[in-house]
Amino acid sequence: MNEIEEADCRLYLISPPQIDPKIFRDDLAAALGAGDVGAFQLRIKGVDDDTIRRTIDILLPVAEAQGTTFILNDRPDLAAETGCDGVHIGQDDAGYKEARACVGPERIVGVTCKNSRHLAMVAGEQGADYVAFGAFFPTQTKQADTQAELETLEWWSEMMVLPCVAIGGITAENCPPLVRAGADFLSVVSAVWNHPEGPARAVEEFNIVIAAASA
Ligand code: TZP
Ligand code: MG
Repeated sequence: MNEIEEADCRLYLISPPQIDPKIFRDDLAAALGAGDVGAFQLRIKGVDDDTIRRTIDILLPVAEAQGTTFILNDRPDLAAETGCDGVHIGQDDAGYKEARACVGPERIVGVTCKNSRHLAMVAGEQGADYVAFGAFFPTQTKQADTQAELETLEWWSEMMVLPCVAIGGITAENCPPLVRAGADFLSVVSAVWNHPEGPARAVEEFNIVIAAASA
């Protein structure tokens, strides 16, 4: 993930689970234009493949215009077909090897590792470009069965060079300990898209708080 690793800790936005892409593209453009965002993940659930393709057609150019890496959740096959920058797989999705075979050597493959050092080491050894730990805080966005610990992030970032992503209930208020623990990316859904003053303001606030916690 070298091409998106510039600052010590960056935002990694994930879409809401249900979107109308023609409406959401304006929110995405506002968020990505408001400050530093390292990556965006399209994570939509319960829709058919053509809806995913059409959504990527609408949203990928928005990310490209801002130089933001575009990751597709769950579907290495569609990530490769549509020209996404990478794919994010969970422990119940295609395995790492299958995902890598689908997307090729150049695209990013990120792997959910819950709170498991073992899963993360396996993913790293297999060739993942980042590992994701979560959920750090209560979240309404996903039925998250694992509570992740700061110690996991601290251990990973001390021992490993491979970037780690923190996810789950992250807000501008609660994120400083994650930044200090060594998270390379903060992955956020509701705190950005449901911010009362809009997603652009949310990105600005995160950028300020992340910079302060990194100092
Ligand atoms: N994986 C673990 S928690 C989560 C995912 C996809 C949802 C994070 O969403 P939010 O709204 O930032 O808590
Ligand atoms: Mg998945």
